[in-house]
Amino acid sequence: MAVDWSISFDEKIAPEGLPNAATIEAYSKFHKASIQNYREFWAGIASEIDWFRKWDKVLDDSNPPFYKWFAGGELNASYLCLDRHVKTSRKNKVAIIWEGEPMEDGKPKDVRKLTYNDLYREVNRVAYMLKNKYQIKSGDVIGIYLPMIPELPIFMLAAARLGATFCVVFSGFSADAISERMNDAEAKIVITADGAFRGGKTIDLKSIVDQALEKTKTIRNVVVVSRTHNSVKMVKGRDDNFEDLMKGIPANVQVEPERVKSESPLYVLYTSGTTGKPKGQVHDVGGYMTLLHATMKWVFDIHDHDVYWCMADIGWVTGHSYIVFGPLMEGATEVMYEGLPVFPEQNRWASIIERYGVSVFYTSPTAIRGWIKGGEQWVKMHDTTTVRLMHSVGEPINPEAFRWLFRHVGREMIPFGSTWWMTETGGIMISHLPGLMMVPMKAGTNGFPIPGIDADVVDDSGNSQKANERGYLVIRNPWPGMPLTIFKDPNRFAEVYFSKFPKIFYAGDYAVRDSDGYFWVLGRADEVIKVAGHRLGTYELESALMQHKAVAESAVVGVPDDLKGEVPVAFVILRQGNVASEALKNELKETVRKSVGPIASLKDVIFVSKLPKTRSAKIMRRVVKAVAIGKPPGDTTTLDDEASVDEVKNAYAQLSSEVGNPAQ
Ligand code: 6R9
Repeated sequence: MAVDWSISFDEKIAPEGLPNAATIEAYSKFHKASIQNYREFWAGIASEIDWFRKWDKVLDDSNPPFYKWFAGGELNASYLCLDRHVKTSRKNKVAIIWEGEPMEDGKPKDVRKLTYNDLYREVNRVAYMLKNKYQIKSGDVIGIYLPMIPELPIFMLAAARLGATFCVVFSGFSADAISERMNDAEAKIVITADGAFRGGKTIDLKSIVDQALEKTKTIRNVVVVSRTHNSVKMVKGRDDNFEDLMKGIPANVQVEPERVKSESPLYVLYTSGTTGKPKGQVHDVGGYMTLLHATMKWVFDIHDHDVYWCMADIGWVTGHSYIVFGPLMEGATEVMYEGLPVFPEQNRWASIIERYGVSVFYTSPTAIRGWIKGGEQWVKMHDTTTVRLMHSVGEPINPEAFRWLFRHVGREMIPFGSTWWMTETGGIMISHLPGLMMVPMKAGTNGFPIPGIDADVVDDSGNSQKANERGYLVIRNPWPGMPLTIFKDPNRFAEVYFSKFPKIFYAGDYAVRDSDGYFWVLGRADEVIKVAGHRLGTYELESALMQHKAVAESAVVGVPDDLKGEVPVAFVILRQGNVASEALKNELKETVRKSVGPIASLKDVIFVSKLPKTRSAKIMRRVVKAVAIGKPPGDTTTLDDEASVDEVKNAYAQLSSEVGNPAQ
């Protein structure tokens, strides 16, 4: 089935000014056809991107749940993002407008504008260097621990060019988190920087990497990019300065993009799950790029005249998909900002919109809540009327946050949605689709599953849930962009995502579909928490706590927070001989920060003598959470354990009396 991008529906019920106003019925019909024939549907989209060799089979489903999209096809992600454009009039179009965080005389001190040709040249030079200096080739894994500077996408694209796999670790993670990921991914080399600017401070990334490498087996070399120019210790024979490495490489050197198989791994990105260590999600090339192509058009309605800005960090999936591969594949001009959106003042983000005339804006609920707190006077200082379309991502958007941005930037008339997806899905799955059609918006909803995605809300037995009833979010069909596997752990992949409901992808979120068919994702159904949009597993924080010798056992739960959405609180049982104290609390908080990173700040540590457990010795997490929030665990359907209602009640009473909870 070919896709008609100009599709529009005749009946206009959307507010004035929205593109392609449609009816929900018309969209549902179109969507239904797309999922009934999803193979052909996605093949139609895939044929819009450039292949060196066309696929033999749209979907190889001979070994579920390990699907191969566009099997037999060959392409290269770096070719799609660069070579394609430099052959056209986009050659001298600006690809990335990069703004560094530091300011001087009221202006950003460092701004770099890279055209598609600049980016093409830099990526070729870096690929040449990686290939000749470090013999990087297809199948190798390159670790990247860089701040938000242009070298980050450049190294990702260079790796992709060589057919190598890259593994980016968010620059807010600690040494332990880096070594754990680099060891699991078996990275050969790691790319870092002398430092990063964030919130007016410099963070010494290189020494964090040095610490990590004490526990890392496979890394042979470190490349250090200069950013802050503070002095760093270089280990002879192991560490090289990036600028030195690049000195002799001519500007016009060319490295042929490797013809990689559609199903070969483009990257591994670690993400937190319910139990165990972070899971390395492996994303392919063909399916992934196809999904990004479709969503850049449907969701962001991207056009050549747009200035696109996604505020995420490239260290998370949103940046991989919607700063690096999506917008560059579409030949967009995009803003990339290094630092905090509220540094040095609350208006920084709005000043960026004004300075570059941002027209498509991708932000997050946590950021918006921060701006609300700062006050609307800051956004009013700037002309943000160039923005014609906005989306949010990372966590459910509360209606107040939605309304605030809709009013102050959206002029109460432009499309504004909340895109639901996850590291695992590779790209956006549920969204408003202003590039395709627009139905009326509702404050806080995610909208509709995108074409070709059979998302559903189901009950415990996997049957579709009734309208307005809470259930589990699932995706019923394989889709391009889904992970190939969990790196080196296929059993876990099958178990985590495809065992709760056989053959159906279990996302781990609670959701509701309302009577108009709109999806509302409510939050995680498992032990994953989103702190300021950053995904953390409570298990990781518990493991970190166990590193402290005073801790016998702990349970970490997420509690609601006005600014960050959720924050972690730890319940801790001390080993005999240790006494609870304010000082010990602070020590434990520090232990977690050190082990996981600054994003893992415990809001509180509560010392208890016992944790409520089921007969099979599982911690009754819902009870712990209920106590932390100060509300009885009323809803028994959320109890994934075998405890009876009475047991839960008793456990709640006991624990809350111990912590002195007045809400008992
Ligand atoms: C892209 C990303 C995934 C989890 C996901 C869900 C939450 C993301 C959301 C949302 C409600 C939205 N989430 N976007 N919940 N509305 N628009 O965030 O990936 O870091 O892997 O997190 O984030 O709970 O399951 P990731």
